[in-house]
Amino acid sequence: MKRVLSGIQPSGQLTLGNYIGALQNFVKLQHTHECYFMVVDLHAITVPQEPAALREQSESVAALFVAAGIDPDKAAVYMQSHVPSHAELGWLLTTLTYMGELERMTQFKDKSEGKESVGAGLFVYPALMAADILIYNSDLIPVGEDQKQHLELTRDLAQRFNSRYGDFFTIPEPYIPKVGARIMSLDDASKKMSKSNPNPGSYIALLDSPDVIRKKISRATTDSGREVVYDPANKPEVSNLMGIYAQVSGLSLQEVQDRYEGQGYGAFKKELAEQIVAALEPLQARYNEIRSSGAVHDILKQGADKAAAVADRTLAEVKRRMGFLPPR
Ligand code: AQP
Repeated sequence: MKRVLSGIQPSGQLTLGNYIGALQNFVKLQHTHECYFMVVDLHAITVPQEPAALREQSESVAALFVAAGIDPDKAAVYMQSHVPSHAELGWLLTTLTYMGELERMTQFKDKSEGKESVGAGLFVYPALMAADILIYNSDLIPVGEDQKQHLELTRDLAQRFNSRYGDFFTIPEPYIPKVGARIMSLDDASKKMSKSNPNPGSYIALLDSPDVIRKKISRATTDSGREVVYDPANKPEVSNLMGIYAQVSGLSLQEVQDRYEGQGYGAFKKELAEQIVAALEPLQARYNEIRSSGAVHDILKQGADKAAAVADRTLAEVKRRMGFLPPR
């Protein structure tokens, strides 16, 4: 069975972008692949996090994995920091990474733009992401389009390691869905929907109440036209909302377009909000059950044990190949 690895940062409340671009695919892949799904807390601290919020968000993201439909008996669900081999392999791979490669990463440029002081962790984090992937010799990586560049670097690092120390790492492939790969911000369709955006009106959080969802969709930016037509180049805002509609309803973009022909944005937005509410209701109910049962901690322990069994073996072999003196 081919291996799949992916993660989500506990850097805020998960959004509809994380759900459509990541979680929905995780759920599908668990039936056909050996899956490892982590809450990447070591990545989240590449930008400042308030400790109490980080703890709460970590538990919340883990519970949302399960609430979204990931079966912890099928896929390993765990915290990245509970498998310390990730951080150690991350360091080893950092030493194989060139500054120029990291300087080219657009996510680093975006996240550091306009900031006075930028942590070194934000700069070197693609090497840790490479370690996350390579430590399981993963075949397939489900990511949004924004992560493609980091995956390219991972492939380069795997090839570099293999040519220096002998063939060992599997070269991973991206798995990027065609529709929903990039859900854009509700207030600015040139930016992706992001959980750490300071304006909560820019995203739908998976735990938003129905009324908040209705309000956010009614305030979402559109254009001065009124035709519900899919045209990302000329109507990026409406096209983004149509993409969301298609993803949560299961309709095709054409079907969404046909359904609202001649009706204008008002009717479309109203029903879009109801579609989102209906899609998130069962997820929210399962989330509340999981949180109140306290089951998350057992799920995370089970997942970390399963993951560490593979990760620790990979790390030992990497260190042997690189020439580390093994402990007695
Ligand atoms: N807007 C999006 N559309 C489609 N996919 C998305 N993903 C994130 N935003 C969108 C996918 O979700 C996964 C987890 O992402 P992450 O939390 O590790 O980091 P991120 O990509 O930086 O996500 P955010 O929400 O934008 O977080 P912050 O604001 O903390 O940086 C990835 O597979 C990603 O592609």
